Amino acid sequence: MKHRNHAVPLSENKHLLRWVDKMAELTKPAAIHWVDGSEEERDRLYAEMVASGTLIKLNQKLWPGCYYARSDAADVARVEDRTFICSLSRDSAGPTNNWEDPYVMRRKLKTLFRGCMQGRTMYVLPFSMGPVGSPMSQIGVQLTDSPYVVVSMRIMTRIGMPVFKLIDRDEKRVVPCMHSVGAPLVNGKKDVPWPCNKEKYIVHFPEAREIWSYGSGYGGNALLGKKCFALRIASNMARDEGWMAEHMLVAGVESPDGEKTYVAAAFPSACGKTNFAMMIPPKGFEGWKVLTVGDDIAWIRPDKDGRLRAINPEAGFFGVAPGTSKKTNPNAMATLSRNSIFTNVALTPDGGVWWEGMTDEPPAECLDWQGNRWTPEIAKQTGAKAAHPNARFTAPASQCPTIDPAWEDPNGVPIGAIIFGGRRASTIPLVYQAFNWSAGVYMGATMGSEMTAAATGTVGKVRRDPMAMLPFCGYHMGDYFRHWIKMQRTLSVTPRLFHVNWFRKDAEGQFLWPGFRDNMRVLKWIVDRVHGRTHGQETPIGWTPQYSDIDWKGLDFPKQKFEELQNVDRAAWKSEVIGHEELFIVLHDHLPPEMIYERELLICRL
Ligand code: TSX
Ligand code: MN
Repeated sequence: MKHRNHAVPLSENKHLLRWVDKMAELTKPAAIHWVDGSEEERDRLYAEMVASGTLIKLNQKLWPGCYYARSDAADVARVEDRTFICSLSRDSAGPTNNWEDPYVMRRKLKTLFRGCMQGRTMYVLPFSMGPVGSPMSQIGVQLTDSPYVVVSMRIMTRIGMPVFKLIDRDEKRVVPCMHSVGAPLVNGKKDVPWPCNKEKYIVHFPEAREIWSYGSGYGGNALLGKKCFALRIASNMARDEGWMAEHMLVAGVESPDGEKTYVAAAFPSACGKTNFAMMIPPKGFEGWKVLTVGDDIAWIRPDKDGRLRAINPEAGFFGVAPGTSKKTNPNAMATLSRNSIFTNVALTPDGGVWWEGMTDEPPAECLDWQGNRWTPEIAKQTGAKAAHPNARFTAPASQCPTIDPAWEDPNGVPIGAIIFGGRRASTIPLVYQAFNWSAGVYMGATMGSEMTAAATGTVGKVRRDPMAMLPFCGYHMGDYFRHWIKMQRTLSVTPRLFHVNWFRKDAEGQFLWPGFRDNMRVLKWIVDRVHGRTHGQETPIGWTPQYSDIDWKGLDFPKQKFEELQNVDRAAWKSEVIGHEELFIVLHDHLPPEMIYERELLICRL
């Protein structure tokens, strides 16, 4: 096949052409490459990055189509303190977001981006969040000087010619996404494997629907379709247009007689959201299936009958590698076995990858995420990790063995239940159901998780993370709760709302619940509640299952232990409710009155 000349524009849209010209004028790239999304283009980009040292091609017999990257040691995660919501007024960003005056920020960005792409290629990367052409999808164009971003976005979103075709029809607003690693090649400067800048800016302009990202090539800082667009910008669109952009997995539960019930679920980090999205039912649940629609983001909208339907705006999984194994998540392991990119994991001598928790036995030796020799012996002595704790796989969703047949349905899937969750050693039962929509919104608004990593604060302290959206809501969190409350009025049937906690511990500090595949037992009760088939016991906090309401086939689980798991301790809950105040005080002037009423009602029931 003849090679396309990528310097020739692939769109005739004059707004796009003018913007690309203007940005090239500002950033001064050595070349412009219009991304068509073809396999030839992908292979060429991979080959170029292998030649430049950005990527290592893995052993293709063991890991077909897979590549390996090590980031700069100072560019390993999202940078929340460098993330800004630049709305016209500080008040509309709210107290939980960093805000800067949009005029001041634009001036700052102009100086940062001036000449920042010198010596590099600027890629013009069109992408669709959601199936191309779906009425629920949105489109963006990312200008980036990182080929790693282009090949990653090729897995995580739908890119290339079909999206340019949509843009040329000029029917949908395009979100401009400006990205640079901030490392111009000037005065004969030699490139490095992972260029970046120690000064980082992740900036959102909610009114203009624009994203500017500078200085990082990693994950959510650089793959702008994901957290920046699909959550922070989309949450603004959703609020204005009457839909919801949520940090939720979506999965379908299929019963042996073929009944399908979809759930969406919001969990803070380190709760095993991806594992839950790909769960395999346990022994005793033959004929049951959990099918995956998405593991991170859901765009949810009422249909013409007033029921909520959800799409996964993404096309891939950008998952945390450490802890992922054949035991914890065989479906993820199958998904990432080919055509995937690994970043900051360890490299084995046979050209494979490894990370903590992948196998019971570590490799005898490997190169760690910084390229240093690592052995289990060195780890024992120094505590050194082979993989960075935030090391990632980037894998196509289509390769997931449990991918749902309807995962690319342009109209989305109907949502029967929304599940909130957290990592809580005490107080919070395994599962309970909210009495109604507004009590459920309160449940989501007050959810939290105990911290597991000392780096982020005191281990064991509850950090409130409403709907797991605290770092991802692109406007005032109080207004976000208000929007949730208002959504009910547009619905004929509201999804039922639940809270789960896989992490409750006994007095000896042991997990009470086996978790993983056995979570299917909880999910079955949830599904039965959605269809009004099973009992719920009224407690002060909501409805809970009794021992006999849970399907225990294939598991010997003592009744007494279940009652400990489900126990609602009134004294503990009274201090829990006091803990709810912490965030509410910060948000008080925008908090919907329903949050105050629900709190009072809960106190009265306790
Ligand atoms: O992902 C997890 N899930 C959800 C699975 C569908 N994890 C891992 C969390 C870190 C990302 C869990 N960890 C879960 C869980 O349900 N539960 C636990 C806690 C736990 C850990 C180990 C055991 C039991 C519970 N092991 C044994 O009992 C042998
Ligand atoms: Mn996430």
